[in-house]
Amino acid sequence: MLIYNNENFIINNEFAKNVEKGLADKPKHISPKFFYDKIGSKLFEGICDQPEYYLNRIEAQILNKSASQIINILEEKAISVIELGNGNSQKTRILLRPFLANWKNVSYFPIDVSLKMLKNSIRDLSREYPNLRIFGVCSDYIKGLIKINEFMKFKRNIPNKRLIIFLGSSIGNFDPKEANAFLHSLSKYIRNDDALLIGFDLEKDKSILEKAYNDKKGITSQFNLNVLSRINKELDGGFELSSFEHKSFYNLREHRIEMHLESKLDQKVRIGAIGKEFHFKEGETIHTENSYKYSKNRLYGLVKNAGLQVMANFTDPKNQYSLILLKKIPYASKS
Ligand code: AVI
Repeated sequence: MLIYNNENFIINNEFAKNVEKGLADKPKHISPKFFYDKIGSKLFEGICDQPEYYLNRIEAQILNKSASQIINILEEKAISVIELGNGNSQKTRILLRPFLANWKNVSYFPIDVSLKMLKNSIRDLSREYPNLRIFGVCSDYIKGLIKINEFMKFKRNIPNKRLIIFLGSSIGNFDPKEANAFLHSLSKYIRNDDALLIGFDLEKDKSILEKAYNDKKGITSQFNLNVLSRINKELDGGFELSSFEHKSFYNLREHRIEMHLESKLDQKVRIGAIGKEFHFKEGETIHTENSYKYSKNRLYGLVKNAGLQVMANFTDPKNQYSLILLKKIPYASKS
């Protein structure tokens, strides 16, 4: 069913355009950003709890271990933490707790496109940490950062020292060109004394990677297939979910996990809101996500190219995941 209130019309329109273009292309594709409706976000939380999906667990362990070192490196008495895409702020708490224990003045600026997500996490965090000042920004990341830059010029008593965090290996869902452009934009809008903390998933044994995206309980499969349910619900689609299969594998040459939905048979699917029918050959796939994995060299090359330098690299004992603390190379900002 289509509900044409203002909000849904805009969202569905963007979704419809992406689906129409993506299913007409060869190979077919749909952007991973459409995974995250209410059900998709819940399923993603479920993925993070699966034993095979090591990313979140290891990142949390690294954060726990490195929080005090980060505090020492930042050498400040007060801090503003800006988080790009906060989700439910679960891992942010690992940093906020020691920050609040060490410093009197801590402000937190979560930036997220989902107003609901923002409201919920602000409500929960305010209850848990009454001393934390929270300023939620409902926006995409770079626009949100620009808004915060403006806001901080006029608002008094907000700590000037800033830590910008981008966790969960979300940068891995950008292709190398997009990651490069994103880091360039970040580098443009951060200040010379800002610090950046970014989580990168590292290259590792293919079997570990493939297990992480093919969990035994099948939550990743449900997460992937949910995008077809969304098309059915929001765009009046006619997908038969049981005639598509979740496929995920490591593409060694491209250094990425690829997720696809493979058609089990030759079939036609009509999408009412687009007014078109799409043909799927047996074995043909819709490419739904890439998740890039980095070597230390490629990671350092990427950040250097964006005018950033590594202050610290926190990893786990098996070098599975990297949390890097960065700052702007001052001369790079002039170019
Ligand atoms: C959100 N993002 C970093 C996840 C990843 O690992 O690429 C999304 C995901 N897709 C399947 N499992 C998890």
